[in-house]
Amino acid sequence: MSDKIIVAGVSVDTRHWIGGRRVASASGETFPDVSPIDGQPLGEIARGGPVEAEAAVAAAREAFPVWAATSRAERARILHAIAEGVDRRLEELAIVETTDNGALLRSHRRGVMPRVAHNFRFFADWLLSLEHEDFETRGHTNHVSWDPAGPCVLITPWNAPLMLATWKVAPALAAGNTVVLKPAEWSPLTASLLADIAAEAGLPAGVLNVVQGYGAEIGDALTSHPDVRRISFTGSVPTAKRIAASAAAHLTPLSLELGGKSPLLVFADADLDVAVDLAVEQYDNAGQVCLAATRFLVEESVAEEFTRRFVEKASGLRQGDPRDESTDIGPNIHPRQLEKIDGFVRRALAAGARAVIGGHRKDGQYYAPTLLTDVAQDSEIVQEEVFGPVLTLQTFSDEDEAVRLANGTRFGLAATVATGDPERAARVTARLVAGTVWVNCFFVRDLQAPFGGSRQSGVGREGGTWSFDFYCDLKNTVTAPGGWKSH
Ligand code: TXE
Repeated sequence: MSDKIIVAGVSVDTRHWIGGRRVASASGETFPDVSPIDGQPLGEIARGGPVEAEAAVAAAREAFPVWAATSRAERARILHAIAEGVDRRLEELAIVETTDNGALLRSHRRGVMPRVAHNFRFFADWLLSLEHEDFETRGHTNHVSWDPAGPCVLITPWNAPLMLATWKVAPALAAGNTVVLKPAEWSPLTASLLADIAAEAGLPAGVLNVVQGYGAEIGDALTSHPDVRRISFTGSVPTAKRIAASAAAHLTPLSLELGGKSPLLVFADADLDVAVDLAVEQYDNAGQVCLAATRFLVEESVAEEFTRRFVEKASGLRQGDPRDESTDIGPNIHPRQLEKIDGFVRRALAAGARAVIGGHRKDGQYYAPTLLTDVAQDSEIVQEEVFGPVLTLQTFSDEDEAVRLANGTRFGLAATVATGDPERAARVTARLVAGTVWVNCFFVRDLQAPFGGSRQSGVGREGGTWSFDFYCDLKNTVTAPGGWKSH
């Protein structure tokens, strides 16, 4: 097997990155990586298992004491150097990511990859300002410190591969931890490039390790490992439950960022143009966004007008090759994902839903942007995450009903409220169960905000100080009055 995949002239190493070295799988096995753009194979990737998991955790454990003892300033300097490396190779990262996962090249260029660099800069800078003022207890001084925890296992999904990986890698490294990153098998390439960039930036060997492979084959050995001190996972609820069970072996602390079925509440007093813009945005990344507001809840009196304007706007979206700058919606990641999306829609239609637009597959790996109405609150299509360009519309008659429908799933990741009344906004947002609530806006994310989900959308919050709280062992040191004299 070749150790490289060449994507648009960019060479990507297909092996694991363990202890500062490229290694093939001990088994010699590989798995195919296929582009969702045209279904063409890109090449073969090293297929890791327990041997690679063990080697990567061992490398992370060995590298930990030195990295943990590195000064904050030095860690921040290296994180900034990684950010510069991302900036330098931004175009390469953008085209490789688009080829691998099918998300829009223009978004990767202008939004996602700059944010990847920002992830490193932000957590580097936050580290330098991280402190809790000392306080006194009967003359004793309390000093709070964030001690590095140890090797962290970071398991990431395919919908925004490098963005979601670095959102974990950056704070974990900043905190003084070492990392084993396991990217999703449907989008393994940019994590490999990140390993190159980090090494070029001077990150010592073993501080960041990248292992490739199927979750079911390598995952358990990572998440049940006694030397792993933190596990951060973004992905599906069933996988999260498996990881939580496996991590229970050593009570390893977990951060889980899971799916959602977030609502967009549109009140009659909203600016309908704003509401429709927010609604159409939900087709971004072909609907493969955990935060997407996939359930439109619209006040009865404006539902018809909202739908008319939505259809008009959505019909103008261009679907096609994600490398084309004029494309608005690209392919879905994998034939299996497409099959899953189509299954949800077919069952919904069979149960009486009506497709206002879409409701069917298109050629290749594309799914027509879909809006379904006549859906019951307890139906599968309203309750389950589809992770495709499939939205539903329900109506409500008053605020109580809106909130009841909004909160009526097992998820609680995000919610968006469109209203022209600030008092209503305050009342409604206070009653919504969600980790993030947007009012008359969507997807505005600041790294200093806590991010995470309620209910089955997740466990824990990351962002700013919350990330350091998770990735560190917090310690309070109490010193007696009079300094160091013994009593
Ligand atoms: O996710 P998985 P899948 C949701 C979305 C989607 C569904 C299925 O609804 O349709 O999940 O996607 C690794 N131990 N989201 O099956 O399995 C796996 O290799 C350790 C929402 O692709 O959760 C990959 O790296 N790791 C979501 C990662 O888990 C394991 C983003 C995610 O894959 C493992 C993605 C195991 N036993 C999907 N099994 C979001 N919150 O944004 C798998 N993995």
